[in-house]
Amino acid sequence: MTEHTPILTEQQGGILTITFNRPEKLNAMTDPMLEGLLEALKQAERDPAVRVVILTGAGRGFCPGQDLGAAKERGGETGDYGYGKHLRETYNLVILRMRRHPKPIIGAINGPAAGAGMSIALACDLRIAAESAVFVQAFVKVGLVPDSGATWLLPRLIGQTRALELMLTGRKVPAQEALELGMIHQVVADSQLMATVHELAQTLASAPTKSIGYIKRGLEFAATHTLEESLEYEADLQDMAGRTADHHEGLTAFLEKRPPQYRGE
Ligand code: T3D
Repeated sequence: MTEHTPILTEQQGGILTITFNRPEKLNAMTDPMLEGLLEALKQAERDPAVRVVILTGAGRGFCPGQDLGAAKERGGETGDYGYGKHLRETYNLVILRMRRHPKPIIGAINGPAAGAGMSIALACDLRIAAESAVFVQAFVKVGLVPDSGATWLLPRLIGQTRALELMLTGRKVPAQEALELGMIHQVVADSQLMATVHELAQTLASAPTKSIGYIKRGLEFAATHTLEESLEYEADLQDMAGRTADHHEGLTAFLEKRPPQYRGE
């Protein structure tokens, strides 16, 4: 990988860090970035050695969404920007891949997260922000509508009333306010962001990975199903979790009064 690679990946132990790498544009998304992100997520899914994923941005930005220059170019002379097709072929795949990912994804939100970049931040399972980060439903500012899952994710996190206000005004939400709204899990000093995220990632990397994947699946399923259907799904998931080596280890360690050694199996 060179410094010009738009998506950087680095693996340390069970932790894979994926970094958006266009710092001069706050990591505005281009097609090679979207392709690289999707590929890195797929690779993390396949590789049993990866037990946690961290998503972050190089430089002072997390991601301000679609590169507007690239969008304008796509429109060319015709004025048909092809947004629907582009979303279906890129962002939508990324968001679904994240939400269905069997490993936990931590967003290390180091700076502005706007437009589809905010959607990507919201699609992370755990979101820790630097205190200088801002969250912007920027779509309305350029005459577009929230996409990449924003209409589904944001109201579920902060409620319909607040989500609508942010979407209609496109105002910048500072990290501290995002925390108070329930949009993110934690705010830390800028200088502490990666250390804090790594500490959490270490904890998750030694957790029963399959069980974490099933927890994610259970919550995702319950968001769109009835209590009755969710009870049934929980029972299926519990059967699957019960068959993992890590569950066997957890039970054995508890009864032997020792800390469990989970291997993600
Ligand atoms: O294509 C499809 O499939 C449709 C999908 C659409 C999804 C979307 O994401 S639409 C929404 C796109 N995003 C935006 O509208 C946000 C635009 N950016 C901003 O509003 C601001 O940059 C921020 C609030 C995010 C940060 O402001 P600030 O003052 O900290 O930074 P800045 O000076 O505005 O930006 C720094 C540089 O990054 C600057 O470049 P320059 O002038 O130094 O060469 C700026 O142009 C560039 N940049 C920031 N965002 C984008 C961008 N360049 C291209 N596209 C961007 N989205």
